[in-house]
Parts: sequence; C-alpha cells; structure tokens
Amino acid sequence: MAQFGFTGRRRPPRDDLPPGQYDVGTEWPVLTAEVTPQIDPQRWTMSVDGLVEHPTTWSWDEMHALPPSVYEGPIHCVTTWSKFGTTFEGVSVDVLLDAAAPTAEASHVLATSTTGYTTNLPLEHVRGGQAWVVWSFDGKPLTHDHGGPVRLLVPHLYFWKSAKWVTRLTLLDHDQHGFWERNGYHDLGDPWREQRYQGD
Ligand SMILES: Nc1nc2c(c(=O)[nH]1)N[C@H]1C(S)=C(S)[C@@H](COP(=O)(O)O)O[C@H]1N2
Ligand SMILES: [Mo]
Repeated sequence: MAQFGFTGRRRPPRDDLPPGQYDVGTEWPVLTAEVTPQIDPQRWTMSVDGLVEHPTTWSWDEMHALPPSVYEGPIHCVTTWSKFGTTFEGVSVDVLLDAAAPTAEASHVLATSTTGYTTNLPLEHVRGGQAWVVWSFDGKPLTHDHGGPVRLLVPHLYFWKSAKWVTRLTLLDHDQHGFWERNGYHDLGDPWREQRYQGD
C-alpha cells in the first residue's frame, strides 16, 4: 500500500509551524539541565535590578496583586517540538519594567533562575506585550517540572529563553551570554529565522 501522509507523532504541517519544527500535540516534554527545585511560593521573590531607576522586588502576594495578563498561543523548543494552543497566566514583563524604570543605557536583560540557570535577551524583545512571568498553565498552577511556581515566558523566541524558576531580571548595557548561549546557542533564538546556534 502506498505510504503517504505522516508517521508516528508527526502531524500534518501547519502554516504557523516554524521551519524545522513539528507539532507535539497534547504532550508537553520537560527539558531541564539542573535538578528541579521545590520552591515554596511564599519564599520566592521576583526582582528587577541592574540598570534601572528603581530596583524592585515582589513577593508572591505582591506579584498576584499586579494586573493579570494571559498568553494564548504556541511555544517552540529548539529540540524541534512546538506546542500549540497553550494558555499561560501571570503578569506582563512590561508591568515589572514600568515599575523598575530601565535607564536609557539599558539594552539587554539577563534572566536568572533560583538554580543559577541564566539566559540573555535584548530588552526590546521582552517589551511591548512579548514576555510574561507566569504561574499558571491551562488554568492550573504551573508544576515544578515546568518551572513552578513561576517561570519566564517569551513565546516568540525558542523556549530555552523562557527561564524556569525565574527570580531575577537584570538590565544590562551589553549582551551577556546565559547558560545555553555560552554552550553555543543563539543570542536571540528566533524560531522563524531558525536561529538555533551561534552563527545561524
Ligand atoms: N531553569 C531552567 N529553565 C529552563 C531550562 C532549564 O534547563 N533550566 N530549559 C529551557 C529549555 S531548553 C526549554 S525547551 C524549556 C523547557 O520547558 P519545559 O520543561 O516546561 O517544557 O525551558 C527552558 N528553561
Ligand atoms: Mo529547549
């Protein structure tokens, strides 16, 4: 019998699938380089520091008092899976940046997790409704495996930029490599331009 169509878990291509990616469907793979921390939300804090007028730290309760914001759409992992129709809830990074007020020199952000995981981003890519700090997925608390209690979400870039267990955003006047970028991954990581590795 003629073989056509798709095999295994590969689903038909869709026009919102970036190059080299496949649709993982309802699965959600866990990709973690370090030991998964078990963080008590009441002991977690979120800070915005570095080149800002007002370095600010929020507690769990203070974060939840900020205006809520929802992301609905896909996420794209550099290991080639994309997941469509995700819903994350949290706050927009814009709200945090508005409070901390980056200085005119600030051009990049280094996100840091409680575990020491880091990732770098141009400031313009976490502004304008493009990035969130999230604590819920599909209406349920984010599990520890997926970065709970709180992770960064920058869904227009490859998912390694979305630091799990995020605790700090540091504004810098230069780009500073994070964990995967030091190991050869791209500084920006735009899935539509297939920026997987340095030089792509
Ligand atoms: N702290 C931390 N954040 C991380 C990672 C990690 O290893 N540690 N992996 C990154 C990578 S490579 C991906 S694809 C996503 C995976 O998120 P998930 O495990 O919720 O799918 O988290 C990103 N954030
Ligand atoms: Mo990844």
